[in-house]
Amino acid sequence: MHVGRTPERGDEDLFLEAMAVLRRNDMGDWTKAAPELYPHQWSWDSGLISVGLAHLDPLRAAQEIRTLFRSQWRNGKVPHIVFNPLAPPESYFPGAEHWTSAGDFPDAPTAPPYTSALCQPPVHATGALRVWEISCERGEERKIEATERFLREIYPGLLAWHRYLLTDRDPQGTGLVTIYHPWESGTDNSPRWDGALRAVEVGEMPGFRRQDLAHVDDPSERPTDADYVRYLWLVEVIKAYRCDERKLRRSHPFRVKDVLASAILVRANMDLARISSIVGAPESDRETISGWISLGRRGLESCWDEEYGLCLDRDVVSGEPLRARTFAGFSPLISGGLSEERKARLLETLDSKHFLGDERLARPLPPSTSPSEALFHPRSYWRGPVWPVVSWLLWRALLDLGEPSRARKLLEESLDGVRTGGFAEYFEPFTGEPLGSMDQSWTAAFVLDWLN
Ligand code: 2M8
Repeated sequence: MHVGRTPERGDEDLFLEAMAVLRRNDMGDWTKAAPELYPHQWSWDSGLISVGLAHLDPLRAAQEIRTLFRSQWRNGKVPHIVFNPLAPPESYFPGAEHWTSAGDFPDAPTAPPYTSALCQPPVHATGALRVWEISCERGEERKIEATERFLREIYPGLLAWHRYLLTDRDPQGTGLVTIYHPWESGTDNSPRWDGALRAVEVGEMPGFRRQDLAHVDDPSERPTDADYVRYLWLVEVIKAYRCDERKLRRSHPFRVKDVLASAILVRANMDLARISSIVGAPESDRETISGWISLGRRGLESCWDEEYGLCLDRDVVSGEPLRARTFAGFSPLISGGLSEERKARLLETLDSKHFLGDERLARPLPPSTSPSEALFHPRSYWRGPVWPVVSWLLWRALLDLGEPSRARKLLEESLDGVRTGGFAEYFEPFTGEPLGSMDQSWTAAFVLDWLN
């Protein structure tokens, strides 16, 4: 149980319901991100689902990450989707047959399961460490040993993954991760990317049929067709380059420094540093990782915007900051190592009318995009709704920054949102209405973590 949390009536039922959601989406050694809308293994979903699973069975949790890393590319990249070979082709678009990664991308795995050529925020070292920690808290000797073996086994893959992000995805050596597609950010249609996407010129490409709209009540909950045209065009370019990192870094039309992925990487490097001690890695690894942490924090500091009191993404193509008030601006809370002054300013922004201080909110939970943004939309995916993954990331960050009462509030409000609305993918910020997919795996995983 988290320090200071008194169990509430109904907690036990909620725990059992969360467990049932994860059991239903369990594919044996990996978990579908959602029952219908997302029938494959998604990278950052699985990295965080492992934390929830650890409360049920640390060995199954370790397996979640192990399965994902079996599809790690030769250059260290952990793919954003590992496609389930048994899922019918029409169950998700774009699926394996659209990416056709077999043989087309020299660094990709050559045998099924096939993967997309993109990646997602690197939460995996954080997930792996939590799996081991939770196993230690549970105190079952055999499982503690097994999760320690898991850390030993996964450590080289984690190190290679972080190295890929800090070399191929940061050839400039800024500590900031470059992404090549909004899908890589995990916050697909966020206004964070509007400016950079507008500049992408779409060329000739085959027609396509979306599958996602069949699984939501209302199309306004998903990205628009215009968004999808750009998403698919960027996939065409990446395929044409055969995912050659040198070509991508020189001429891909969408190249942005993503502050959220960069902060998550700093956090993951802090956790990787702990893992490296646990597994007795060479001192030189620890020095490398510690250098990555300082570099990442400096990079984030360079993205600070005094007017917004937030950190802003940067368009590598135009060299300009991408001005949008979204939760990603709070990234320095996640990467830590902040001055008291910076922390105070970020918390002030969080409390301001742009975020938690907006009186229209159903609950004081951070909306993905500020309601004061011109492009805010309360139902549209990453353009406004409240996401449990956002609340979980901020909750953990606040705990680590020594803000237990703020963290606790976020936790209780989030649990309350799920108690009323169910295990939704996201929630309308002014009404709390559940939106997107129901029975979303990571929502259930966060509930298990919050209740323990
Ligand atoms: C959403 O993204 C996928 C594409 O990757 C989609 O809309 O089809 C995002 O919310 C992403 O962050 C998440 O990992 C994925 C699965 O939950 O769904």
